[in-house]
Amino acid sequence: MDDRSAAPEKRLSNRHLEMLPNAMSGPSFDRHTVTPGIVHLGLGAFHRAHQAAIIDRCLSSGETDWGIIGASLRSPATRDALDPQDGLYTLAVVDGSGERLTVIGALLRSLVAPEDPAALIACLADPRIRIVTLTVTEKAYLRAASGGLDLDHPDIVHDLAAPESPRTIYGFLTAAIARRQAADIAPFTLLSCDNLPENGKTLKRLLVAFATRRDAALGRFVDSAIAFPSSMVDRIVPATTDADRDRISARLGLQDAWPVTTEPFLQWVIEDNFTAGRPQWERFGVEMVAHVAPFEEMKLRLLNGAHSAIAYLGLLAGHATVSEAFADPLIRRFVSRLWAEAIPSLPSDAGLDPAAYVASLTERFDNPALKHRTAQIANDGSQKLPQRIIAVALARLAAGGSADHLALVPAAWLAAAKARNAGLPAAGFTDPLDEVLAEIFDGAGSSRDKVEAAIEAAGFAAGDRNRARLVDSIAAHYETLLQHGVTMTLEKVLA
Ligand code: CS2
Repeated sequence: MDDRSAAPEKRLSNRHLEMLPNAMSGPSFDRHTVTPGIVHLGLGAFHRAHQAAIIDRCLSSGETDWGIIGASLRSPATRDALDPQDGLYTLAVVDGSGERLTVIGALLRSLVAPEDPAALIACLADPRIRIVTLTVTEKAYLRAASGGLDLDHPDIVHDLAAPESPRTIYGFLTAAIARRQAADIAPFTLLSCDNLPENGKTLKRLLVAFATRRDAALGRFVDSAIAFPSSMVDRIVPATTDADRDRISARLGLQDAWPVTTEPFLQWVIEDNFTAGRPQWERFGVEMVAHVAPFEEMKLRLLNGAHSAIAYLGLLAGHATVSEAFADPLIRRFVSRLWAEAIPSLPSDAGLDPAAYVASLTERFDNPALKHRTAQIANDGSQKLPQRIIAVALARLAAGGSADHLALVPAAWLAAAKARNAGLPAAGFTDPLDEVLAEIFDGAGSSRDKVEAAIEAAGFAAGDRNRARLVDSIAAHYETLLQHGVTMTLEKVLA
């Protein structure tokens, strides 16, 4: 049968909800009675599979004043797909045993920041909004190599000069905070959900720096009056494919232009520090704790660190997805060695159970139904590796340990980035450092010089006393990768 003729005609939307098959539930709350309580910045697949799914359950339980207004900071694609669907979309949870579909109704409205910055500022300043959450990815924090705010970044320069038409999270947040303060509206709590260590503290430090540049008194207000709880978020969410859209729409009997697929696992650990109220998240499995840092560190170092290793080594070995790469015996053994190297860097007195954690990661990475592309994870390595790999390697070296396995990951990042232009067409990933890296790869100098220059540009290990040792070990792996390829490199490291 022609796929087109099988595609459902009607679009998922409020008025077609009653057409859902019996076995499938739409939102169990009356969407018309829900009011917004959260603005979310970074309306990507991750948010829709994680936070929005939990808020959906809060709304179902009667906490109807926590609806979400989502904002994309760049592309209109999500808004364009979801507006005709009244913000409804399908969440497909997949594992070896099948696929479970739920229609999520927590998203009330979608905005596209660059199209209408004033509309987003107005939403953020709305007194009903008590929490602003963020999944904007590492690079949107605009950190300089030193870790401070990159004051020379053209968007920061722009936002300081044009506070009413911002482009960055800092510009939007300060504009809204200033407006609320002027109108005597209590400030919102700012909850970062990005994969950064101590993401709340990091956001606070950078936002205070930006606000202070705008106005010293505003800087002091942000510093003293706004709560920035840290949080650790975890759910693996591959980018949606056309095949997902077709399969899910067919099962739904309604066309869904942008469903999300994910795994059964979901974890959210949040520092309980909210000044303007919060949903009763703990009723739905969210862990509310006093200190989130140990959880965050374990997740970044074991899950995300292994993910980056699997992404770059996998791409070099020709594996398109995580489960394929993780089934490669060399990569699998390497990842377990990487975990063994990283575990001693974790706090031992925080009640973590790294052995159980890696056991569950093994199962999650093996999920064959989750087509999580290695190229997706490979994006933005220069922004991700510092907290996933470099900090771990430096901690190991400082403690007199070995970081030999960890050092292979940045080497594989550089080898994959270099190969991308030549022999690895499937490796379509990008990095904010792409232009700089291309210049380095195409320029003169030994491989050692190139690795040195790339690490310098990325700011890895800047100022650390073990930097030279780490660079040596990355450079040695890089040479082996270039000369002998990924299989022999892994065999050598594992020998
Ligand atoms: C991944 C993460 O793309 C990546 O860099 O490592 O998105 C990862 O899937 C999530 O952090 C899992 O919670």
